[in-house]
Amino acid sequence: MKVNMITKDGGSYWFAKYSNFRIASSSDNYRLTVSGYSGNSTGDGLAHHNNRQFTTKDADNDDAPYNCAFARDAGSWFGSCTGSNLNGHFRKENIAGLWWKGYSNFLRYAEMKFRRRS
Ligand SMILES: [Ca+2]
Repeated sequence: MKVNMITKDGGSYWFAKYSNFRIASSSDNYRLTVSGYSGNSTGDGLAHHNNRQFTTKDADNDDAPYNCAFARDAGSWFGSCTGSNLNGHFRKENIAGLWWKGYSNFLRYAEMKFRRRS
């Protein structure tokens, strides 16, 4: 799995590649397994999300005492909310913004690409 990102000022094109990526079935609330980071970004932005179930506004599966999907206005494998917010809002420069862990600003663009391991 590869995440491609462009920083807010457009000056940096980052990638984060993961050699191991798996999403469990609905019975396990689409739990994420992710490891094997390499790339040129500010670090392993998905480490916090490893082994977390997916949370949406109508399905709170995170560890926070509230629903992280409302705080971040997005769905994700939140855990305790901290970590990256790749489903965050473009142009929202607050907790609901498009953000990658370790970066002190916001992203202009992010995409996640998947390829079956051969
Ligand atoms: Ca919660």
